[in-house]
Amino acid sequence: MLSGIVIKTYNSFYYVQTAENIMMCTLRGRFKKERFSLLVGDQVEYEMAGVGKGIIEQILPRRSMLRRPMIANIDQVILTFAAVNPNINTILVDRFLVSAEMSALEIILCINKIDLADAEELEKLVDHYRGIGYEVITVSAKNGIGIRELRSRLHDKISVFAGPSGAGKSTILNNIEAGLTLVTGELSEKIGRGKHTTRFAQLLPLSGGGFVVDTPGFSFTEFNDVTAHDLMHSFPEISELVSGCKFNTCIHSREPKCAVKQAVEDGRIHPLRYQSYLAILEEINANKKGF
Ligand SMILES: Nc1nc2c(ncn2[C@@H]2O[C@H](COP(=O)(O)OP(=O)(O)OP(=O)(O)O)[C@@H](O)[C@H]2O)c(=O)[nH]1
Ligand SMILES: [Mg+2]
Ligand SMILES: [Zn+2]
Repeated sequence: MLSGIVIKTYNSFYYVQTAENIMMCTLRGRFKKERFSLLVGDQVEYEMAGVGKGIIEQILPRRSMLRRPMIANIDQVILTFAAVNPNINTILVDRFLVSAEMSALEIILCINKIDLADAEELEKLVDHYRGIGYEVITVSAKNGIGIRELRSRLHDKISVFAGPSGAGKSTILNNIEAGLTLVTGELSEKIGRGKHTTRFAQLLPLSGGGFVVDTPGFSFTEFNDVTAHDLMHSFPEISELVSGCKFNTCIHSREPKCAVKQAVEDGRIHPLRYQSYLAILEEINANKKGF
C-alpha cells in the first residue's frame, strides 16, 4: 500500500504528501458511514486511482491531536511572541504556556523582533523562562537573526506556530522556508478577523524534512475546561512542589502550610508566575460559579 500524510483538505478532497509528490485523494466510502473525520496531519495509506489521484484506504493511529486548529500528529508548538510591538507581557505568555501544556506537546518559546528589543530587558525575559525549564529561542525575522537555529529545531517534525496576532509568525515562516509567501502585516490581520481562517490549517512542507503550520493569532485563550488540578500541573515549577502541601486539596491560594506559597516567599517560584497562576485560577473559579 502507498502511504503519505494529509497536508490539506478542501471540498472533500484530501491532499496527501508522499515521498515524491502530492496526491489528490478521496476517502473510501466506509469511512463516511463511520462519520470518521480525517484531519490534516493524519497518516494514510491509499490506492492509486489515476494520475496524481488516489483513494484513502487506511488511516494510521494518531500520535496526538491538537484542537485549535484541529490537526493530528503534531510534535511541537512554537509559541511565538514579539519582544516589542506588541510588547511582550508575561501573563499573556503564561496563558499560552498553560494552553500548550494542556495539549502535552513539546513547547519552544520563540521571541521575535529582537531587533527592536532592549538587550537587558530581553535577557531578563529569556532567563525568566529558561529558569523554569522552557526552551527559548530569540529571533528577528526581519534581520534573519536566530532563524537558522529555529529551522534546525523544526527538522523532521510537525510544528505549529501559535501566538498573538502581530508576533511575526508568518514573517518567520516566510524566512524559514524559501518559496513560502504567507500573508503578513495588516492584510493578515484583516483576514484573521474573518471566521474561516482556522478551519483551513494546512501543513507546509519544509525542504529539509518536516512540516510547519501557520495559525492566525488570537489575543486571548479560554480556560473553560481547565480544572485547578490541570492548571497547577501546567506550571512545571508548581507541579513539582504540590506533593509538599499539607492538604492534598490545596489549590495554593489561601490554604495554610502550602509548599507553593512557601516557594514564592523563598524566591524559588517567580512572583510573576505565581501572579499568572492566581489570575487564571480566579478565572476558572469564576467560570464555575456561572453554572
Ligand atoms: N521589526 C520587526 N518587525 C517584524 C519582525 N517580524 C515581523 N515583523 C513585522 O510584524 C508585523 C506582523 O507580522 P506577521 O508575520 O504578520 O505576524 P503574525 O504573527 O503572522 O500575525 P497574525 O497572522 O495576525 O497572527 C509585520 O508588519 C511584520 O513585518 C521582526 O523580526 N522585526
Ligand atoms: Mg500570520
Ligand atoms: Zn499548596
